Amino acid sequence: MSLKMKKAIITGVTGQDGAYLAELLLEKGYEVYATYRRTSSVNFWRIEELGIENHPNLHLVEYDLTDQANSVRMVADIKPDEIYNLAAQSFVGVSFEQPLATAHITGLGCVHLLEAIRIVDPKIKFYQASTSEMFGLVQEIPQKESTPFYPRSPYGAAKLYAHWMVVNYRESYGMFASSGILFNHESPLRGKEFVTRKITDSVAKIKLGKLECLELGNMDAKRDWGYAKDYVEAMYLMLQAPKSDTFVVATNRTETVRDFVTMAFKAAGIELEFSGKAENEIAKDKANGKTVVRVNPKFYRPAEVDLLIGNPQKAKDELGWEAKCTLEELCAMMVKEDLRRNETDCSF
Ligand code: NDP
Ligand code: GDR
Repeated sequence: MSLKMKKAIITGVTGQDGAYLAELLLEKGYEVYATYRRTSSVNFWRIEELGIENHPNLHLVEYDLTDQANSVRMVADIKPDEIYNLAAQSFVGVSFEQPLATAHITGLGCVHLLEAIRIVDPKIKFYQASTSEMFGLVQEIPQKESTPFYPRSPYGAAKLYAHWMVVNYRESYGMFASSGILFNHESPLRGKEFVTRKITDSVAKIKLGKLECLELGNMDAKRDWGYAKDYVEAMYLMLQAPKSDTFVVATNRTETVRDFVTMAFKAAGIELEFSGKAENEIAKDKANGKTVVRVNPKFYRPAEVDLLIGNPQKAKDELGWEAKCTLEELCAMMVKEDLRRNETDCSF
């Protein structure tokens, strides 16, 4: 007797989480329909790094989240059991320059899929990639599911709209729609515009003599950083739970950007000495006195989220989920991978 394979749609497979989630669902025996956007040169480097690009159960689907007709047709054609909506304009910095594009993709895009499910088959389970950026200005520490929201960027505001729409579709139409409020999660597959990967890539370049100095913005910001591969498991578990809900996914540890810089240089065998404050802060390589980190105010944001630290107790109690990888392990893994890539002149 052959069991029917579960079908899942993952939006945003060219991104960090989409690639890891595709890998996880393929391992679990799913038929995975993974979406990418039409661009002049589509880049599948992440699924290639994971070695799943030619997996027989991975189907790559061209899709744009901002197109309602495309959303309805895709859901009707595939008739999935589960949809994981990971696609977004996900870079906070850019959202200040492109607030409307961010609203369309990151906010309304989610509703295109919710409506598609409502039209095609309200029994399809839905996961929305919500974010700790919705907490924004600190209201409570650590942040949990009941903490009041106060977004501090067009990205945070767009995600909050999508988040509340998920709650409303759940309550209005009885749909199985869950929302994971995920805190920052990183990996060797992280985009280089995000601070951890920018740091580990630059550390590797400095170590190999390909770059003199890393320029950063606000080094006082504190983040609760976890490992993306751990976090996609939480997404999967949310859609296997007996009922849909909202869950915080975090490590419950927070560190400054400066701490991560120190950790990354240490992983490459370089000890730093910091001096100066705010815009004048620098860090020198203790061994040779060279300035290897400096602040450049162009990387400051119009509004900052100063402190994020999540309480993942509900995810632990109800989903049995816990972060496994420590920040030191994650940072060392990213530095090692960036050293390897830079040694071989690999472009990603
Ligand atoms: P990435 O930026 O790495 O990936 C985003 C994906 O969305 C890419 O595949 C991108 O495609 C796709 N995308 C962008 N616009 C559209 C569009 N109009 N139509 C279809 N696809 C589109 O993000 P992550 O993997 O890091 O994050 C996944 C999700 O989780 C995002 O929604 C993010 O906001 C959210 N999140 C992430 C956290 C993190 O720390 N990583 C924490 C909390 C939430 P392309 O490659 O073509 O640009
Ligand atoms: P974030 O991640 O905004 O938290 O959003 P990012 O890595 O961009 O910034 C983290 C913190 O570092 C500070 N910072 C810098 N950031 C960048 N990118 N570049 C710099 O040079 C730099 N210098 C200092 C930032 O000001 C910020 O305080 C990420 C994204 O993945 C979102 O999609 C997701 O929702 C949240 O995490 C949770």
